[in-house]
Amino acid sequence: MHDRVWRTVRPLTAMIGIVLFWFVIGGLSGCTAAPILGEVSATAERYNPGRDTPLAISYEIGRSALVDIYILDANGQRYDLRRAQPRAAANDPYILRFDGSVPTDDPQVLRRLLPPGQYTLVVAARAADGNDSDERRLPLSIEGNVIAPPEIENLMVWPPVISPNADAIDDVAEFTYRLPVSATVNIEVQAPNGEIIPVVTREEEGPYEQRHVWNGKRPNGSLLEAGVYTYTVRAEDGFGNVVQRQGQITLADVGQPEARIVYSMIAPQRVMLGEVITVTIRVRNTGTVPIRTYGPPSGYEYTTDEVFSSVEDGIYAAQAGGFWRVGMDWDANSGGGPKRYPYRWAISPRPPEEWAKPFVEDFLYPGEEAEIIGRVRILQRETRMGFYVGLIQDGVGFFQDRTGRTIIDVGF
Ligand SMILES: [Ca+2]
Repeated sequence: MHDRVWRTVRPLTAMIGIVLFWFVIGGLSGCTAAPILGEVSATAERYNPGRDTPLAISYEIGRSALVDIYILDANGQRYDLRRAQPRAAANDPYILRFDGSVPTDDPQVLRRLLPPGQYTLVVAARAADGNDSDERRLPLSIEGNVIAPPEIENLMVWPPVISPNADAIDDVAEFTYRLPVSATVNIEVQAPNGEIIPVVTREEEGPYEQRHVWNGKRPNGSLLEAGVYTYTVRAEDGFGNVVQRQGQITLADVGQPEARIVYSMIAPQRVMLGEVITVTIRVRNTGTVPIRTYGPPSGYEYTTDEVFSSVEDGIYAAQAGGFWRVGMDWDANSGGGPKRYPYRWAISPRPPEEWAKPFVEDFLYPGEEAEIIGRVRILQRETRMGFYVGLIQDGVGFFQDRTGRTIIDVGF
């Protein structure tokens, strides 16, 4: 009996098996109806950089796939354009623009233009589940002349530590380098927290020595934190070559100097021609960094015919930005040379022999206050003179301007 049942069941099992087989095959053929990689084409087989528009490489993806696109040179060296990029099935082909340049492993050469020669363009797709793959190969000829890539030669970023605090000591960094061929240059600095500070943005530069100055601040002038920053100087040409150099620069003693004239008095208010008026000015450092100052010292006497830049053989002429002084001026002043504030004095509470550099320069430290006495002998034939005082940073501006106005009557 057992045997008879088996004879009946066996053909049935075989029939079910056959039906199941065709069902599975039918199902599979339904899945494979769309090939993983459809048509692959390029707009041309020849490419001349600088003359031709970039090639458009078009490829169809029938099923979800990871796509590699690369170039092989005559020696079999592989240059990846895309590596394991996921691509979804799509009705329209994907397009990759190719300008003849490829990325490289050299940290100083981000992309380089392939030299003229014969190449093979490969588009390869493999199914996301790893069970199917396909690839197409197209011949590619790069034509024209060998084009010298840009370089960043003799790059120097100096000094390596800067202190952007407007004391004229290492406040800025200079980027100097030489370009052997014209290039478009970008310079940026990255903060320890990842913030990018642009220094130079897409500047066209010729084939010669270059120099840029960074003030250690954001482009809007706001201050950055002290720390170690990474600079990147990048040069690219119109052929897809991109080179870069990187290094570190340190920001220390960052700060914004701030000071205020807290009191001033000009006296006496009635003098005879040839007599002296005295201005008393008290200045306090209200900021967090020292401010740098230089002469003439408190007590120095001018005549109305003089200006700070020409007295004492010019030793007090305005120097590179950063030095602070107090000054006095009058309304109708139209004298030559530096027209504004012809009478200036150092802001120091100490006699010049006790200055940080005796008789040369000193600092007014945060919280410190200095009283400056200035003298001006009136030789100007004006009956009424409207004097005022100001706080000056040489070459930068007037932090307080036209304050403490006092009318002086001059008799003669
Ligand atoms: Ca400084």
